Amino acid sequence: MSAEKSIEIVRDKQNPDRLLMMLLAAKGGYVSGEEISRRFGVSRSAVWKQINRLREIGYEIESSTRLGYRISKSSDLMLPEEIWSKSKLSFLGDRIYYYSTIDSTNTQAKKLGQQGVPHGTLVIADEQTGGKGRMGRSWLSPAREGIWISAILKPQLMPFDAPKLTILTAVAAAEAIRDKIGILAEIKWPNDILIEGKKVCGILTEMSAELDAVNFVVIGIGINVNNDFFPEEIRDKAISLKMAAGEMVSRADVTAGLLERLEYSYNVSMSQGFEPVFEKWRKLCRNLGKPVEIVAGRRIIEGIALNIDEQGALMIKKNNGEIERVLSGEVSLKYEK
Ligand code: BT5
Repeated sequence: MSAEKSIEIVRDKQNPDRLLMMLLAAKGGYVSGEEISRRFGVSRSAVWKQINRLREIGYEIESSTRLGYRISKSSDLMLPEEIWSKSKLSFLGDRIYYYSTIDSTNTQAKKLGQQGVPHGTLVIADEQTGGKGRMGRSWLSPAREGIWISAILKPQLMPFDAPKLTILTAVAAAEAIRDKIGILAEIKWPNDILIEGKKVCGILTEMSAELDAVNFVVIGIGINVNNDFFPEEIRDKAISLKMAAGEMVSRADVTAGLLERLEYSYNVSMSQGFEPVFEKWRKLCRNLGKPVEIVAGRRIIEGIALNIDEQGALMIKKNNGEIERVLSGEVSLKYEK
């Protein structure tokens, strides 16, 4: 797919592709060609053309002269309409930028943030050719196998509070995974979601800020969904929802659930503070009460992970008894003993 020209689709929720919305609303059922032409006041051949346009984007659409058209089950695309038709959201995803392939949704979201796109804008890709992890690491994002998404948010927060949004997102992702496949996903501080001890999801939070105010935050979320295998380097530490659940999982369904959870937690945190989200995080986190080794620049901090404080920093009781707080930004958890 990467060799092909990327498709870019930019749409606002008030102005979706109405034909696609109609087909998706039928949830795999047929919509008659006559009904479509009546609804949109166009000829049957114009409908045919529009159906072919959707096929070119990648939809498998079955047609029957008697019954009409229906989207076949195997189409698991991430177009904006997929998200809108499967979720109830108040601001998140009011505008969505979709790419069949792109270097990194976070890089694109930062560019769009600079251009002043609205709060809650999403960037979604079916494939990333240069997916980013933290600290210059890379994130494997093969075509149509996972959820590669970035949200541009403009929270009323001080820059030092931004790591709280990673915590909030981790909770939303773990909950969305549990809702969808019924498997308990755990959080490994600061930004990993694990199933059976293997990484299924990573979060990359980046921000543009002044000294005393956040301009915008980009929250990038990567979830392995239908991967059947991983390359050698990460084979032992990565997992997909399909591997865990034993069957294909709809990326759009998981995304819709994730965004609903994310929006809800965001609204709660902005109105009541982050404590309700932190409370959930503590229950989902696998590190608390356990020995950890943290790499912070050249320093290694060893001790027991006690808790997260009101800023989302991990409190570590070091072996000499001192308590040190570590912010997520510049560190990585080397291992849990
Ligand atoms: C992360 O970094 O976990 C953050 C990943 C964020 C990815 C999303 S996708 C949408 C958005 N756009 C982007 O460009 N990025 C975000 P970190 O904690 O640094 O973990 C990176 C490490 O995880 C790598 O060095 C590999 O060891 C491993 N890894 C890479 N790809 C993986 C995958 N698909 N699944 C599991 N582990 C992976």
